[in-house]
Amino acid sequence: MADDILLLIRENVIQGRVTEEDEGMDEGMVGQPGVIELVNRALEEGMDLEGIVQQGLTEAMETVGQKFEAKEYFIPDMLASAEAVGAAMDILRPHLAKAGVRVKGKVVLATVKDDLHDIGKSIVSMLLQGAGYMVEDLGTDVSPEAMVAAVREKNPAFLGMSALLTSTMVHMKETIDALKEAGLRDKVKVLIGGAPTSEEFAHDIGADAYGADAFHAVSIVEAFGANSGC
Ligand code: B1M
Repeated sequence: MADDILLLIRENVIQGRVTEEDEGMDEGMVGQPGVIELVNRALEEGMDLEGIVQQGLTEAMETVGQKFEAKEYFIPDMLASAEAVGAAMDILRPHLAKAGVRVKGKVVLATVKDDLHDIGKSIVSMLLQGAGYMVEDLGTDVSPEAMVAAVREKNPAFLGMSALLTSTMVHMKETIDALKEAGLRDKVKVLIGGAPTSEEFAHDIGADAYGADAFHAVSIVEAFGANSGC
């Protein structure tokens, strides 16, 4: 029974179906329970929270990532699946907190100053949460000073910055310089991403890593986490 629910959760996330009314990509699923109904059912049946996150949500997003890389899925499909995971995480978050399921590490995420694009960052946020990280999303148009303050107050293992405009990516370096000035640079790994950024740019500005897409971002954080024990 538990395996059936996990299988259905995976299928629904892959389809991007949040409730039973959603069509998803496969019309045959209309009227079947969506991710919200299934996650609530899993909780009612006392299923293991970590299993729901790992074998239900995270494994499904891995499949979505493979479909995206194979160009079988595109950004709207990825967004629909990410939203389904977000809806599931909204239900699970209080239960996870109560049960004390091990949170892997804290990530502060922000879109840089003067930049209002937040869709990519939100996907990164949802995938990180799906992978078990605690995400503090500072939103968009976040100044270097505000990021430094957040790193000081929240003591995250990672600071993730997103920029979509060539005119705003410069604020990433300003933030890294501000972290150095505040004596906080060694306390946090800095990950950057967003369409105009690159591996080379990350290296040039002194970031620790560049995430080409949201799945790549999660794999980088996982790799750092495995080495640092967070
Ligand atoms: Co704007 N916009 N926009 N826009 N917009 C772009 C970015 C642009 C390329 C469009 C174009 O001209 N072709 C262009 C930038 C040109 C440039 O600088 N080179 C542009 C412009 C010019 C502007 C305005 C200046 C337009 C104007 O007002 N004249 C203005 C600026 C506003 C501002 O920010 N101050 C503006 C406004 C907007 C909207 C508000 C209308 C809207 C944003 C809505 C929102 O985000 N809530 C918008 C949109 C939607 C876009 C496009 C069409 C789509 C962006 C998007 O969401 N992509 C975009 C053109 C395009 O990209 N095709 C465009 C989907 C998203 C999933 O991808 O964000 O790349 P992306 O995220 C990916 C990866 O980059 C990566 O993972 C994500 C998922 O795989 N990633 C990370 C992102 N962040 C990461 C962080 C990481 C790791 C990976 O680690 C921390």
